[in-house]
Amino acid sequence: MRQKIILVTGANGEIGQELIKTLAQNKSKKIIALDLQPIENTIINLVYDKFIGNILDQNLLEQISSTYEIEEIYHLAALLSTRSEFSPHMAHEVNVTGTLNMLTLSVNQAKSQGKAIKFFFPSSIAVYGFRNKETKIQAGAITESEYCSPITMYGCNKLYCENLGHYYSHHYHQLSKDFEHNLIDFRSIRFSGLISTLTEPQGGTSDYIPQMLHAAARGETYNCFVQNNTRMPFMLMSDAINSIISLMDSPIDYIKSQVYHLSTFNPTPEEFYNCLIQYFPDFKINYEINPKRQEMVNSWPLDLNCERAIAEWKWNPQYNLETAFREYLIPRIKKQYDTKG
Ligand code: AKB
Repeated sequence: MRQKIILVTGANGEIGQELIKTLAQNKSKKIIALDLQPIENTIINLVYDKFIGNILDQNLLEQISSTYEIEEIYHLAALLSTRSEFSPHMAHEVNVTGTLNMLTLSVNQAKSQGKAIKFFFPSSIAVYGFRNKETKIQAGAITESEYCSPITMYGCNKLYCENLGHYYSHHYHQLSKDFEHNLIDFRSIRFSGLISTLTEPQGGTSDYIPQMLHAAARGETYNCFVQNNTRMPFMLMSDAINSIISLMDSPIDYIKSQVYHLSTFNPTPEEFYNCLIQYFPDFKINYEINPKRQEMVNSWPLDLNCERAIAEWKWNPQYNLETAFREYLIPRIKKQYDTKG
């Protein structure tokens, strides 16, 4: 018999590391970590097994699938928005073909087990696209069905993969004799910018807020690549991880929409800076605007209407901007850098 496991791809990533730490607290769950690089020391002792390789490597995926009985997949491996603009073809391969491979693996696992596989897919607010500031301001806090017209390769990839997830859940092989309903229980969250105190993001366009936090804690001046009045949705990594667990643990009859967006606050760089200097009074920020990255962030919404997640699976974040600083960001970031010395 194959060992029952949970598979996490992109295990070394910002979400991957913190998700594995949370999943590992449930001792009954055995976790398999897959990443391009050797699994980080921060999580290596929390996983049952580990694979170093590419989600485009069919032989590797076949090896994992033949060895283990996969009950849940958290498919986190991806190229983020800025990096995807420098390598759009590679972004499509990793973000789309990689996801297609994981969905096909899931269907095959579901057929061999005779039950649905739970599949978590991290989408992004990059699926939204505003063409001008006036429309964006008038729209305010948008719902999931509005303005899904991305202007980035990453956003295009994520929106298409959401639709792939729906297809694989309900219509895969619909003309074939082996057609079966609901082989995959696909669930997805469109994340806003995420702020982690343990890791600093690279390759994203929302990186400027978390990078500002880490620079302040290191006593460094931060060169911000967007304008001081740029506003977009963010949330703490801890609230993001809790939302993944909450969504995936919800009974399937709660999950009517499969795709949800989440955020808890939407500070400008100036507002975030004004919070930081209450704790790091010597912190300095410069503005070195990158017009193209500014244009990407400008295409994203000001705010999100999160009523769908609240109504369907009782989403309940822990922090607003004030409590995030006082109770979470500052105590942890100071400990993180004091530890580093
Ligand atoms: C990025 O900046 O690319 C991501 C995102 C907004 O999904 N953090």
